[in-house]
Amino acid sequence: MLRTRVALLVAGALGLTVLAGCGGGSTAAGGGSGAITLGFAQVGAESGWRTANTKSIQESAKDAGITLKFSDAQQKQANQIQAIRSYIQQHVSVIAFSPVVETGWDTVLKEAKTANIPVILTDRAIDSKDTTLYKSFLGSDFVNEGKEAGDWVAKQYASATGPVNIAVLEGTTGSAPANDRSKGFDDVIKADPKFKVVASQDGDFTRAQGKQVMESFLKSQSKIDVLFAQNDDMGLGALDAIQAAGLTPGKDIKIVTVDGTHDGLQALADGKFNYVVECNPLLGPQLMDLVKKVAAGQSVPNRILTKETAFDQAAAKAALPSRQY
Ligand code: GZL
Repeated sequence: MLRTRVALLVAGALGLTVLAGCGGGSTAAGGGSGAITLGFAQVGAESGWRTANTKSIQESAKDAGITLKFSDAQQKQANQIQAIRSYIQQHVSVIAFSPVVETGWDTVLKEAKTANIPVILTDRAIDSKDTTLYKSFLGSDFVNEGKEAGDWVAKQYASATGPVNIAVLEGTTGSAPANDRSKGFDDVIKADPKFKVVASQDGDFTRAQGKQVMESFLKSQSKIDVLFAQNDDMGLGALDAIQAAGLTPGKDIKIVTVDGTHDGLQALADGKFNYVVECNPLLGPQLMDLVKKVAAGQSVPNRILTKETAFDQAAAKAALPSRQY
């Protein structure tokens, strides 16, 4: 108990949100030597996707009898690194995290390795030459998500002569989803010269930034035919800017996004979005299975991809009543 309190004090002084035991609730099944403590360093609470992801992790830890120490880094890498260090000092069984950006992790992950604490990457990957620094990556194929968005645009404008002007609300600069969704989308778009990306800027995966950047796009561009928002929340923020400019989203500007949150599917059902590629945040159950295997020293696959789909308006209307997030 004292250690937890000290960890909370240290974390508090650093402006970290470190919640010991939240979601983990009861001690691990069987307690004693079988008890597993998972230290999870979350990116932040920037989007509806992230909220659902956090809920899935906290609820799954409780269901699995795993004690969860959880931190919210407010989208700052320094906070995530500090949280990982605090988990190392607390001698947790396993560390898992969703790296806010792809680079800058080797030093702290080597510290975890030296401390003999296995690490699992969830949701976002890292760009490191040393693949011994983590046991597994559990998450989506972001390149494919970007490709699906690009394929939809190419299909929509197959008979158009062009130019088709495209604006892109990018995710957090340096993050795996931003890098890979851009790659997947661009590989499709660059195959046809009628497609012109006339504006592309970081909207940090938030509604507020999505609105702000879209306002600047609308001021600087005389015509935008398509908006590719790399998550629903930036697309939802952009709706305000588009409507404030006297334009009709979904008609004057076609909108394709990624995530598939309830609000994103509602915008699609309402005709304000035109297509939504799913990115599944409900990683909790698979993560807890991985944590138990890794804690027991079992070998696990080094990459586990989640299953996902995509939605047009009819599919959104059908999915909404039972949408978990
Ligand atoms: C993707 C995830 C992204 C979501 C955004 O797996 O990392 O971060 O697409 C979230 O909504 O902010």
